[in-house]
Amino acid sequence: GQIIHLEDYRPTDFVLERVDLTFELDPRETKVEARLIFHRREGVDASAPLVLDGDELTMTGLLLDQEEIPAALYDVADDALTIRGLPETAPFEITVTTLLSPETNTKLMGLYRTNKVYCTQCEAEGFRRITYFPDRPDVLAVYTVNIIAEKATAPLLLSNGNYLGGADMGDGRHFAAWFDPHPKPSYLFALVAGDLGVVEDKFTTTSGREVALKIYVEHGKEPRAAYAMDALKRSMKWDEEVFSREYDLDIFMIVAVSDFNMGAMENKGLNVFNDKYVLADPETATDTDYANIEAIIAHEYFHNWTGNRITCRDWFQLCLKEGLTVYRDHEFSADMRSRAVKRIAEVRHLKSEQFPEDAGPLAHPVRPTQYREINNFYTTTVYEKGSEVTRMIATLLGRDLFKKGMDLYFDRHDGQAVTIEDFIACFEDASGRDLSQFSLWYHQAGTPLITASGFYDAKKQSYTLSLEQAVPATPGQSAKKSMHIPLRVGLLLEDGSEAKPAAVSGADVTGDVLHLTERKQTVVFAGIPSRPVPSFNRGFSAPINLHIEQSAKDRALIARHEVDLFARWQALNAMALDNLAKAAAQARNGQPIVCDEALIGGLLAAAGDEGLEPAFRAQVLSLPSEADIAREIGRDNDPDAIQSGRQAILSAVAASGKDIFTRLLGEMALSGPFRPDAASAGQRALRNAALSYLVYGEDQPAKAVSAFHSANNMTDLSQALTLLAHRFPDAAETLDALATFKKRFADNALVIDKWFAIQATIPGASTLERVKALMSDPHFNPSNPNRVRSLVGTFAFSNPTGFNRADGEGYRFLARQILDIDPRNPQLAARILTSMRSWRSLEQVRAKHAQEALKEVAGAANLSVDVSDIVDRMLS
Ligand code: BAL
Ligand code: ZN
Repeated sequence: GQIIHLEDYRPTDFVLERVDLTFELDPRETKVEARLIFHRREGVDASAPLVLDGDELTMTGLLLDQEEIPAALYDVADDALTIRGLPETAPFEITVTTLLSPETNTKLMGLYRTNKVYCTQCEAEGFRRITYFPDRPDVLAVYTVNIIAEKATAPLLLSNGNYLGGADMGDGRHFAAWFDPHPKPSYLFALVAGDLGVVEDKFTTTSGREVALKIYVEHGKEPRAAYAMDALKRSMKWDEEVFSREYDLDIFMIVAVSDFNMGAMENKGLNVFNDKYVLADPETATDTDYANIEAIIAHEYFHNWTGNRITCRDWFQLCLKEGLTVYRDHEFSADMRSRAVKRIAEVRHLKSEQFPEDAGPLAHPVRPTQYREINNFYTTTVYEKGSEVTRMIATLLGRDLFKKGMDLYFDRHDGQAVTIEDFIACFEDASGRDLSQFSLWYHQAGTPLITASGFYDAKKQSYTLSLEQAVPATPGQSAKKSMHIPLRVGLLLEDGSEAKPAAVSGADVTGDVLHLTERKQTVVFAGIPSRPVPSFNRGFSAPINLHIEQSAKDRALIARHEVDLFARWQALNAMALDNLAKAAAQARNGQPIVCDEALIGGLLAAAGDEGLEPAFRAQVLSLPSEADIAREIGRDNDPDAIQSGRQAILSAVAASGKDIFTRLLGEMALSGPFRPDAASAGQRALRNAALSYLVYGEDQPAKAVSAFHSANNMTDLSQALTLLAHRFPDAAETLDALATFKKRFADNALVIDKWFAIQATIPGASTLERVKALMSDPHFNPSNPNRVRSLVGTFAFSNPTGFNRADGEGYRFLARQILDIDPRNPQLAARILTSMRSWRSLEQVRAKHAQEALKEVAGAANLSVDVSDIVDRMLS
């Protein structure tokens, strides 16, 4: 695994014109014949050889224009096939034959089998596990695919593009041919073959093209694909209305599989999904599952334009498609649901996942300049921060100019493989603005910190904000330049109304957006009649940390009166975080834990405010997580103290709010059949938040038991089970409920994953033993990524007190798991290992244990590049 550098990019020596693939499928001996038509790029030396990528391939044939190539003219190495003596200018055809064993391909990259279905995953570098090929995103070609397979076991033969035809071969086999007219890179290739059920529908595009929609799932699961189909049709319509993007083939297919490393994959015309993000019904899926399905179906569909029609020149540009497509799916969900609530959820996710990454040893720019293993760059920085950067462009330019820039991008680069610079140039050209300083967001890692202080001059009726920005040092980047930060700010007067400054100096201002561009800036607002309370970063206009001394009283004013609902939540959340960090310190020092009356007042006022939508009130009631508190404290963290402090605050809120919570239980009850819409989900969320406080306010499990028995949907049922398991882990009622749940859903692996996850997140040191015991449960399968993630991954990522046991056993357990998973599935192992990315912010005893466990991994023999890249960066 050597380091690849962005600056070394150069185009291929040979241009690929066409690809013809023939697959003869067999579990252990699949034969692939690839016919590739190339010509030498103009200006390339006549002696330059053709170098094709490969990975774990067995080659059984190699032809040039149908003639065998003499052994002296080619070399086969582990990772490359080099062919010399090729025509100087004329096009030529290379035919490569390879043999694959899909059944034993446990890496789930390339062609593999899952539940008897043949399936592929090629992003980022999986196609080279199918045949020797110029496996890079800037090589675009038109593909024809022929698939031959046994009729009985694989009645269904699918690939990208449009179906050309098929036939019975008379020997128990049949074949199908597919043609994709859109030039594409190899990472978008897909093949699926097997015996699956289908749900069908159709969609008519604005210009009248009829598109057949098909979702393939295991037989018997068809009814559970209805919501995904609905989400797909809404996505197609939304992309036409908002981004003017129409679908471009006669058919769009989605296949759900149960063994998958990622969430889903946007292969042209043939998306392959982790079944977790397709299958849903009220009995088995939570509201969160429904929301995720809607978002991911949309995300993959939106890739058809942002990713497929316009793709990345090289993998350094991954955010070009991912950051932009996440932004698009966020906007879609905001339009389908409540915009403010969606924004709160996005920011919570960003702060809990991306901020720690950006503050630790794995920090990297949204557009990195080097990597050892590209699989390790499918990160929250590339995806979520990449989306936030796109959102900031929209904030800077405004809606119309942003749309003009996007239109220009689609127009100018359709059919190309491009860079972030090409993307930014479209917005500069469309708007006439200079985005050069802004583009530092793509190149500088680390979350900027803005320190703010305000001063009101009653005599001059002016308000002065002193703002200072600092971008922390990150691996490989010690000195940072000042960034262009679009900060939306409101000034609230005592009565809650918004001050309208007569003039603003010291920063460019558009609407409520302050453009911070200098390290230090003093912004003066004139004509302010009384001392205002500043409300910063409305709508989370910039992904920054903010430091400001603000009293609980001022925050309460924002929480009551801001017109921006996100800012209201943000004020209460900041108030809670302050209090929770203090509580952790109090717990650690053995002092009594004090809960601010202002916090209780703020939370309960919002909880009981019928003018606010239930989903928003539920977000307010959901206290910052233990990981959020650890991040707020920043260093020398003791997870046990954080947990005790948080528990005490939660109990204080529960005690004060008993009446309101009891009332909400009744008011938020839903009658009639289950509906997955946002309003119903919001009611369930608020009701469950209230229930949670009530359960934590009592020493008896009765309320949770009764909720468990009366639940008629998975949201309520899993919430009740979580309350029982987390609050009363050893009670007979809990053991009963766990057994009932397991028995009822024994044949549904995705629900059993919830059963694993709920138990893996029971707070406290003894959960490690529980997790180990669960690994011997017959439902656990160490080869299935969803099972491993739900038990081992959830424990390491989401159980701060259990995983970070003071004796270090949690880390040693994880190290052993990583070394066990790595030889089978390096991508999965590396991903789960990133759960230790914040180890340096732990108190020293735990940090030492964590470091030793990481060293144990680093020192193991035969590590994959995936794991060795992560562990080396974490230790450096
Ligand atoms: N391209 C990998 C899966 C996704 O981001 O859609
Ligand atoms: Zn994506």
